[in-house]
Order: sequence, then structure tokens, then C-alpha cells
Amino acid sequence: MNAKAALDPIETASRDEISALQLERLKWSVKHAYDNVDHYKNSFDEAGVHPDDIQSLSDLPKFPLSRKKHIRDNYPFGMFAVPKEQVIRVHASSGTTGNPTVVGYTRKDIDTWSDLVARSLRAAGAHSGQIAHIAFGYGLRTNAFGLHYGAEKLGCMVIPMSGGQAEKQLQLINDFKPDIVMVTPSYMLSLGDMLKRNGIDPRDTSIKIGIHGAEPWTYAMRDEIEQLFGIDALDIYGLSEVMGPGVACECVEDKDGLHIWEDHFYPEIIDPETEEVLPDGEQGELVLTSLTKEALPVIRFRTRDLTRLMPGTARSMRRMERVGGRSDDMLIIRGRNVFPSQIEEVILQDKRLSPHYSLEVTRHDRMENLTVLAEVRPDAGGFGETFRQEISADLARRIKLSVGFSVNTKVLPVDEIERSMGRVKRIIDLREAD
Ligand code: DLL
Repeated sequence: MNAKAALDPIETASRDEISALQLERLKWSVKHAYDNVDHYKNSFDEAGVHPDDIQSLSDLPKFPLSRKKHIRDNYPFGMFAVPKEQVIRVHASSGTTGNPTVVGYTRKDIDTWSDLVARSLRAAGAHSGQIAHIAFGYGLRTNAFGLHYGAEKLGCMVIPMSGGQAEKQLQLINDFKPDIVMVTPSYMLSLGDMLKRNGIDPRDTSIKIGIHGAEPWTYAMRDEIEQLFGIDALDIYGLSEVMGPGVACECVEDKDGLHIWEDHFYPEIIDPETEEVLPDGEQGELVLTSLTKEALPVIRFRTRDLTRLMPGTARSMRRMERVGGRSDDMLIIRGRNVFPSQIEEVILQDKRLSPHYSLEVTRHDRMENLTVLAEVRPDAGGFGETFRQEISADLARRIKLSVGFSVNTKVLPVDEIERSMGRVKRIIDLREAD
């Protein structure tokens, strides 16, 4: 069994067919939310809009935006649009402050999720008969479960390894010989490093496809992973409130932006400040409306993720550019904005530096300072302090050219940056400690 499954007809449908389906589904979804969720009824009434106002897709921006806070404020099940008896699964974000964000799924929602992850994996080049190792965490969060059901649906043998447990990961990769590994990009790099440390060339493993997401990563980071393992590394996107992983995914044919599965989610890009809708091609915040979700419909949900919409290529559905960052991850240093991914790009231009780094933010005499901590590669061609200082000075110069302000840089010896074991934490904020 090694068959490549056919695409769903809608994946290659014309734009007109896609829009017609979207409109029909949008009318249903907006009405479903209004009729069954107090929050949507109240906010639509307050804004003076009614589901009957949706006559074309361009009517959607008349409706109010929704956000994570609304789900949290209605903790635990207040945003559900179906009786609890029809909800067969819940997930929740851990939530560092306040209540967790609880999301729910009917059986049909779980089927849709599985179908869309299967579609995503197929776009990434996976097919039935392959072995898929999942190193995202299983638990309250949506990460591993959606991927698990989708891989099964595609016909893969699934290894539900879960996160962490580095030694075990390596053992199962060596013994079970997976074709596909699903994990955050940062943990994939850590696994590559650990394989090397154990005397195994990551290129000699059975892995052919890496499915990575849940955190921002640059194209330079993709090259790094692809070179390290000799694989295709594909970007998958999603968020719990809207479903989980599989809202959008790259195609192996073009590896240039993620196709949004527009038959189930309607994307808009807004200016995060003015909330005005921007035309395709312009950078802004992604807003998603679910078109088929039963348990937790979301209407104009603000994702906080910054991207832009681009036309379809390998599939008719529009693509979103890889997410460069969330508006909440933006660092404001002395009034200038910078995303960790901008720094990542500059670091990886220097082949002597490893892809592991962290960013320390401090405040001294009311001045914010950013220190970029990078690390030399074992094969950088030197180890001494002078060697590292030279690289560090060059890095500082290049970052200033790229972001427009000065940062401190420090290049550490091999293996001194803490390795990611899941979702990487790039920013060490020491401002509170001042
Ligand atoms: O991280 C779902 C997911 C799991 C996606 C596994 C991909 C793979 P949440 O925990 O709700 O859900 O976090 C969602 O993570 O709003 C983005 O800020 C970020 N994110 C997810 N995928 C990507 C990606 C999952 N491919 C939040 N690139 C989102 C950049 C991503 N950021």
C-alpha cells in the first residue's frame, strides 16, 4: 500500500466555485453563531448587524471582530453553539494568566479536522503506508491530537511519541524508522543535534518529510533543517480557537506560503491598529471565520498572527505567507519594533553560527536594551574567545543594518544555548527584574 490519494475536488476548483461555496457556508455559520451563542447575538445586535445582512462575502467586514478574550470571558463552555451532549471533545490552552481558553468539537468537527490534517499532510508530500512519528505534546492542547487523527485518516502508521523524552525520541526514530516527523522546528533541530552527538548522521535516518509549526520559523531555518536531515521540511499552521493544526499548510510542490483551506475558513487581513480590512498582498493581522464548525463557530476571530494573503498556486486556495510573528511577540526596543524572526534571518546568514539563539531584553535607566545570544557551530573553524568576539562584532553590525538600531551581541561556545524541547522560548525578558 503506497498509493498517493487523489486531491479533494475543491482543492483545484475555480475561484468562482470556491467563493460560491464560501458564501453558502458563511451564511450558515454566521446564523449558527447568532442563534446559539449569546456573545455573538449581543455583539451583532450592538453593532446593528444581522445574519441576513450577509448577501455577499464582502458583507462580512460589517460584523464585529472577536478575540481570545471573548472565549476566556465565557469560560468554560459559554461560547459553545451546540448542547454539551453533542460535544465529544474539548481542548484548552494552558493560559499563563486567567482562565484557559476552552474549545470544543462535535463528531463532525473532529471529522473535518481529521480530513483537513490529512489534506495538509498530503500537500506536504505524505501518503498512505508511511510511518508518522508525532513529537508534539498529547494533552489538553490541540497540537498532537489533530495531527494524529489526520495521519491515521491518510492511512499512515502513527507513532504517538508525544513531546520531550529526547532519548526515547531518538530510539524510536532509529528503531521504528518513520518517514515523517511532526514536531516544532526548534525541537527538530535539537533532535538533529542529539543524533549527531550520538554518532548518527541525521541524513542517514529514515526521515523524508518534516512537518513543522506551532512557532514562527524563517526560510533560513527551513534550509537548516532540510540540510541537516536531507528532507523536505514543510510549514503547517493552525490555532486552537479556529480548530488546531491544519488550518493551512504548505505544498511540497512550491514550498512558498501556506494554502489556507478556504472551504472551511474564510481569511481576512486587517490593520491591527485601525481594524480596517486590507487588500490581498498587504501585510497585517490574519482574521479567520469558520465556515463549517458546529461546536465553536468563530466569526472574524483575531489571530494576532501577522502575514499577508497571496493567490493560489499548486492549489486554487489562497496562500498566507509564513507567519513572521505575532503582534504580541513584537519587541519594542527604544521605540523601534523588531520580531525575533528578523534576528534569526541575520544570524543564519553567517555559516559559523548555529541556529540556536535567544534574545535577552533588559532595561537600564529607562533604556531598553536587546542582547542577542548566539552560538558558534562545532565546524566554525575556531573556538577561542577572540574568534567568537570577531563573529559577535560582525553580527552586531549586520543586525544594525537590518533592523536599524544597535543591539548587544554575545557569541557563546558550542552547545551553550539551551536546546528547545518543544515550543521554543526565544525571549528572556529581564525588564521586570530591574
Ligand atoms: O500551535 C496548533 C499547531 C500545532 C499548529 C502544531 C501547527 C503545528 P495554539 O497552541 O493555539 O495552536 O497556538 C496557535 O501558534 O496563533 C501562531 O501564533 C502560532 N503558530 C502556529 N503554527 C504556526 C506556524 C497550535 N506554522 C499559535 N508558524 C498561532 C508560525 C505558528 N506560528
